[in-house]
Amino acid sequence: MSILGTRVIRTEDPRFLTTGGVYTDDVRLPGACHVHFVRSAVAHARIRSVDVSAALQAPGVIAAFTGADLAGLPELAPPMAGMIKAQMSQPLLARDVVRYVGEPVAVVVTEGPYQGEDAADLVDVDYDVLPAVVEAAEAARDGSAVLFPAAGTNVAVSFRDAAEFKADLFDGCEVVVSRTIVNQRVAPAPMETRAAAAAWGEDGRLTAWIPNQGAQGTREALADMLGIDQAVLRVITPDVGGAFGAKFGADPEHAVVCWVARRLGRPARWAETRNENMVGMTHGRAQRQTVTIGGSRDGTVTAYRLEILQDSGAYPRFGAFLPFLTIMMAPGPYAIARAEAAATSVVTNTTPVGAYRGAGRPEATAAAERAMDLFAAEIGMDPAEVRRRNLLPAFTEPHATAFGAVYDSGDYEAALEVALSAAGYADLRAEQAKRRANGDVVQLGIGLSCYVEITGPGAEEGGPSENATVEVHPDGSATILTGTSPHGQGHATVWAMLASDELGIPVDKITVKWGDTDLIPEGGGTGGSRSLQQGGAAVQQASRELIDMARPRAAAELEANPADLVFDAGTSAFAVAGDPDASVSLAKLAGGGRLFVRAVFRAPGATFPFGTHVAVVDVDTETGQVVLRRVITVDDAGTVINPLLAEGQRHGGIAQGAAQAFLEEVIFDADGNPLTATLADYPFLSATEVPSFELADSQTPTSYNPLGAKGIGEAGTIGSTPAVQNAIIDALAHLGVRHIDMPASPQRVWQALQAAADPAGEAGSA
Ligand code: MCN
Repeated sequence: MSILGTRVIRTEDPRFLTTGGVYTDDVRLPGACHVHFVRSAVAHARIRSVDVSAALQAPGVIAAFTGADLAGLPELAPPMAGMIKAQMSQPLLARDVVRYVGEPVAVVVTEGPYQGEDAADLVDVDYDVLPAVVEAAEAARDGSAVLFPAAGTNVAVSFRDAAEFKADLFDGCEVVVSRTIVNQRVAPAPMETRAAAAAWGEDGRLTAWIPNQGAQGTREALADMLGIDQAVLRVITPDVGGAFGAKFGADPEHAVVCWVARRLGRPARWAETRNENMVGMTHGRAQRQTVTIGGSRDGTVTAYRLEILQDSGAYPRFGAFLPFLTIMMAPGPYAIARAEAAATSVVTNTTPVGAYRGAGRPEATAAAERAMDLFAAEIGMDPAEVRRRNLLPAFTEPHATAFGAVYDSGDYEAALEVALSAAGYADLRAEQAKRRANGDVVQLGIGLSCYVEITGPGAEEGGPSENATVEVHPDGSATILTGTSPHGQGHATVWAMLASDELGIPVDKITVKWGDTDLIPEGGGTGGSRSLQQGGAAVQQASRELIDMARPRAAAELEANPADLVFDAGTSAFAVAGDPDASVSLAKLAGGGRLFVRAVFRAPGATFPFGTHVAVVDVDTETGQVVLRRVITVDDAGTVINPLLAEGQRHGGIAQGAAQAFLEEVIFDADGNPLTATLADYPFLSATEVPSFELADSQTPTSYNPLGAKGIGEAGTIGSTPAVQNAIIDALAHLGVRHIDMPASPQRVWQALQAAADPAGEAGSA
């Protein structure tokens, strides 16, 4: 019987729970010095001078370097070469200008790990302060201060052109609603902060240990910043304590640590503090969206427009590119006759924005789902009914949208109905009506979100791909090498399940390796929820090819015709058909010479998971306090290979998405000073703020890989944010509240209630 689809317990966990992981900061590196970054204390300034002389006298200090020392090194170029303005690249240490609080300006290198912090205080940076551009809207305004005079504009990149919006898009609509909504900036805040350890060998090669999401991509980014050949560089990925999209590639700090190691001729290491992480690691989201939705009073939506202003932060990273994905997914799961979208990404004097769980798709879903609720409220129809009337009907053949996406398969209506029924939707509405009629202080809110998202996208010619090597050893064990890079997703368990299912080797005898570029030179890493559908499919393919490869060897061993042999995964052996006594195991065959296959699986394209989330909240109308009572979800990611792990991904994702709706927000003051630089100021979600989630099962296989699997790693985050936000607003809808920007903090909820009770603001002005 196949073990695929069963709840195999994570094989990774015994080690994490007993001896603990080996993270980058745990890597033993005798003789290593410690790098400490001096970071800009102002958001925008010209650097007059950097004086490290006092720091050099401090205890334990070996050296200090500034941007001038690194002159000649390449800069961190914006991604998507040619698309985003090349003048907006980031020097590894700021040279003439600093553009955000937290930008690395200098380094102090010390013998001990904690001496750098004190010595860094002695580095004297003389700033000539420039006007800070903190808000994206301000950055986009004509006449605003410009961050990169050479670029002549703060616009890093535009996607489609709002000037070309059709004047008649909403003609014929009985109802049109428009609103500007904020998809606020959030911090990934992984448990393990950023780190690096670097050592140059006598052979002239550099080994860099870096927590990342794909050693091969990190090698490329590091080599680019250091101006060295990739062949000189070996990247090793130790255990990684969470990444959420923010550990792809490499940051300037990582390159500086490698440079220091070369310059000083001794190993160097760095691990950032939580405070540095909150200002230095890329943030996520940060979009201002204007949605306009129109249709008829019978609930049919006929036109939708989305205009996005993306805050990219000071240096365009993946964040500048996010709106591309938001636009691609703009109409979501709906059949809207006319839709258009456009986006502008601007630079501001704030921490750069990067990928964060969902990267561009949560923003699309949030916009569409808020729009649906605004429309429903305007026509006085149940939000579930409005969605039901506008969802695309079920399809099994690819469906192309007006925004360049090709949805592979979907049954959005079924997802909605299953979620509503699991939630007991009618009963919830009845309970809500009762509380409203009673005028209860604590009102009940029910929020919906229907979504479709994209997983495993890739620009590769021929389709996105991943490689895997499977090797069987003479002792009956096996090793898998994968180009994916798990950091909490459990690939070691599932990749072993996939190989075990084909080869009959027990899961606990299969070792999965990743994250060493000398061992696995190629790989796409883990992000975009691509790993199972491409990396897992490659493991299955390699396992199957291994059996094909072993067959002639088995035939020679058994002196039989290869065509007469059957492979029995139950015994992990070939036998002659009709003569079970004549058999030879894979292990025995491996004893006669290495038995391994490297396979590349190539998918025809990305897959499009979908689902519906229902959130239930209590909102205290006197204090504005929100309590999340229930979240019920359908997250259809095709065939599920390990429900335990897929559900774990959903639980984590839902929590993370819910946190955006009512808690988390990165805030800067008007001068660009971060006000949420510690976890005391940034209300990071914990288990006490969320209930246990109710997960309904739904599996609509895709034909894009033999597993039938789509991605599940980000779905929870994509669906939950708007469901929770909509629930909070729904609780107050009968009091006239139509919208509350995220995070719906008690203060914001209370203010929305006051504004609804007194629309003219007379009470306030009296
Ligand atoms: N799975 C399954 N059946 C499916 C789909 C997935 O059994 N149909 C299982 C897979 O075998 C794998 C896990 O679910 O064990 C997630 O697989 P997949 O959806 O392919 O996603 P990835 O492994 O590519 O993970 C990436 C995704 C992303 S993009 C972010 S961001 C994210 C996330 O995963 N960051 C995480 N989950 C995270 N979980 C943790 N603990 N930490 C992070 O930083």
